[in-house]
Amino acid sequence: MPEVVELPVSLYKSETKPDWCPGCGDYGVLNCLQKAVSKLCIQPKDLLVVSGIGCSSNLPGFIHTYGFHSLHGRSVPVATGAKLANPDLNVVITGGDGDAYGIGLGHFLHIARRNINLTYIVMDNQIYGLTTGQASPTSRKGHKTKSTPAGNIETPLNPLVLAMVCGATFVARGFSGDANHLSDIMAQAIKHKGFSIIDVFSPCVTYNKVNTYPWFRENIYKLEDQGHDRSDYDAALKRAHEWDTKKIPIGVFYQTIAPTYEEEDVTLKHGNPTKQKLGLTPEQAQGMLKEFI
Ligand SMILES: Cc1ncc(C[n+]2csc(CCOP(=O)(O)OP(=O)(O)O)c2C)c(N)n1
Ligand code: SF4
Repeated sequence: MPEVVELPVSLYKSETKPDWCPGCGDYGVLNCLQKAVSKLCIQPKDLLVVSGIGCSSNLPGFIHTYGFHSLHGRSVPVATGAKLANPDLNVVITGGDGDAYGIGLGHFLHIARRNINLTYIVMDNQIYGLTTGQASPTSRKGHKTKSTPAGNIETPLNPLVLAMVCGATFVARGFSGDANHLSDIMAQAIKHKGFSIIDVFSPCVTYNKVNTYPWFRENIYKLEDQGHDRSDYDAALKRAHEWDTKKIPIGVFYQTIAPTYEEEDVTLKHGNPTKQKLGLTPEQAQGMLKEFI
């Protein structure tokens, strides 16, 4: 029998079509995710996509896999629970910069340090899209938005630096306008053993008139074109700081191998809990069911 090299992308197409504005960067992210999982031959039944709330967080509704649309900023704990309950599942978190780095920031830092084997894809449009264009944690200083009409006075946070200092083992940035590059990063991130984060420049064509497709094309460059060594932590951190000083790098900044949470956990190291025997007699099991259900 011929070896299966990849599954058809059509397998992941949902009957529900995206309702994003025409031209929204999130279309590119969705297509790249479908391409990446097809390349990795991950069956829809073996993939769970979890999100919070926001335009970008609607993504699980548009991909034919298991999906969970949780509360604003709460995708990480939901995904963590799912992954630890069934470590055989491929779990991908999708959401926006507001969801990940605003209301969900506490969870983001903790998932980075835990090194749970899942992937976080943040559609970073430097704005709150769903709530019609307020400033987000990654809006640049001086950006005039609906909530900052005189210009944003806050310093933006740097998600890649944050992820790195918290111990993330795969840290990358992509651009939704460069599909081949982004889907390749996604495939690497999903394949990576441990926590992987990809911050994706995903333009909001309706509410962000500054960070547009042409603006990104003008301002980004690829790390791999500069011979960047992804295993060099200090070099990666330096590159991650570049946004305000030079052109903006995209690509894989940092990757290292470290034990995952699942490998170290006293129960999970014995394998998938859904496949382990409970060690109860039928009578004991019935008793427990009566007590709790
Ligand atoms: C607890 C809570 N607070 C606030 C909101 C309102 N809200 C919904 S989406 C959102 C921000 C979305 O921005 P982002 O995560 O960047 O996603 P985008 O829409 O830009 O893709 C906010 C503040 C909410 N739904 N729940
Ligand atoms: S408002 Fe912005 S982020 Fe939301 S769908 Fe439209 S373009 Fe995309």
